[in-house]
Amino acid sequence: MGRAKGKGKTKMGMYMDDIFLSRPEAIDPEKYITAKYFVESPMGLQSAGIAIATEESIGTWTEIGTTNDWVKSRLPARLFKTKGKRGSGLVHIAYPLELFDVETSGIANILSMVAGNLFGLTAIKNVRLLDIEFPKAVVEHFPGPRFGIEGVRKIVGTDRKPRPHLGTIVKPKVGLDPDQTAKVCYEAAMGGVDFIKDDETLVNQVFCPLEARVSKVMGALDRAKSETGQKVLFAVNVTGAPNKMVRLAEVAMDNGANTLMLDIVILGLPTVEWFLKDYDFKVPIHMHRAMHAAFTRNPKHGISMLPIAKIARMLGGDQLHTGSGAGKMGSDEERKHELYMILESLKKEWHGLKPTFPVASGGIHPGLVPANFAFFGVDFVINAGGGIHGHPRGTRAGAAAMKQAIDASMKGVPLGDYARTHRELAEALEKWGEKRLSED
Ligand code: RUB
Repeated sequence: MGRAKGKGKTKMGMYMDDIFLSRPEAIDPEKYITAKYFVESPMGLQSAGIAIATEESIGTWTEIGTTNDWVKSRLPARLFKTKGKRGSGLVHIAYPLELFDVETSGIANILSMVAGNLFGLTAIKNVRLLDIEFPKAVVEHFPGPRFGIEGVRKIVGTDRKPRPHLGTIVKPKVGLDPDQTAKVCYEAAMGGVDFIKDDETLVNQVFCPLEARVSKVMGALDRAKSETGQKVLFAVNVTGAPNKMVRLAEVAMDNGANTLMLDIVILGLPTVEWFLKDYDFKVPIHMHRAMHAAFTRNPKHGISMLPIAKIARMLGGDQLHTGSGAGKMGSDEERKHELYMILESLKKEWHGLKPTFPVASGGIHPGLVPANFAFFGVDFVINAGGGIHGHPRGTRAGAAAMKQAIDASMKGVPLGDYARTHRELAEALEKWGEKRLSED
């Protein structure tokens, strides 16, 4: 890119220099972490991009005398592409690998630059981190999923004949005691779920201690397996203060847990990195994303779910909530495009990392299954809480109705037709109706 007008200073008076600019061809993707941002700024795109590159690498708001030649030549982040006009559009910034301490500070250090102070620059009205590209050397530093889609399928037994996994969230989200929780899980398993998760808000509350919950639920799932032959994963939420969550996970494992769950945004990604690198609990990791909408929802400012999904896969998420093609958490066109990109990033070949199972969740019921199936394809987990336990005849019938909706989708039969011979599905459709993707 050429030099910005203004000979050294932007209209806003910020320090700038050619060292923060580069031609796109000069950016070797193996030597830089690159980030794409949406920006809105009265400074114009180029000055805004330089302001970000400056702030997040070697600069400050004014020219300083302490910057030596080595720093100037090796460490500046570089604006290498802009798209848009009148101060609104995309800026692409490349951060040289030498800037980072991936070895000891890991994802924390990366985020401190690509998603750090830049959100607070007053000269930039809005800025949203849309995507990050990581070089092989960075990707390889992280473990990635231990099981991945294929590994989870092998445990559940769907590897030979892949189909979407059916999941449920125990509801009410909090309040049931361990016996009541186990009963709900047994009913869900008898109805045909493959996966059950704690609610993201449930950990070790007095009314439902983790140890008793896990032991009773795993007992109930063993009983269900002896009747159905179907193995069910139960994701135990061990999200907590870091010095306590290891103990929670150990207790869960001692009581037969076969999946652990982390609220990754609430914990903070570096805590997730530490937990998965330093402790190997040898079960799939289910990643919930509660709190993400605080920064993913505003289309102009914050952080998109896409970079979070990429990082979640690098850190070791076997399953990750991605949002759904149709559900209660928003499904406009822009979000659908983003979801396509997320799915691609979770499944594509990526320097040998195993793929992460995407999880569609939030307001799902049988009438939404075909729309989600059309969107996700076979490789996804479809989770319903209220959409199972709210069935007119209870949890078992609710799970059966969801399973029937999955079967209908796999066979390409419209839900209404399938419901003629499947009572549970008919009852669910009667209560909640059916929604097509085009109706969103
Ligand atoms: C869904 C639920 C999920 C959130 C997450 O319950 O408890 O944790 O919806 O959504 P229900 P997302 O099925 O009763 O709505 O993963 O999209 O953030």
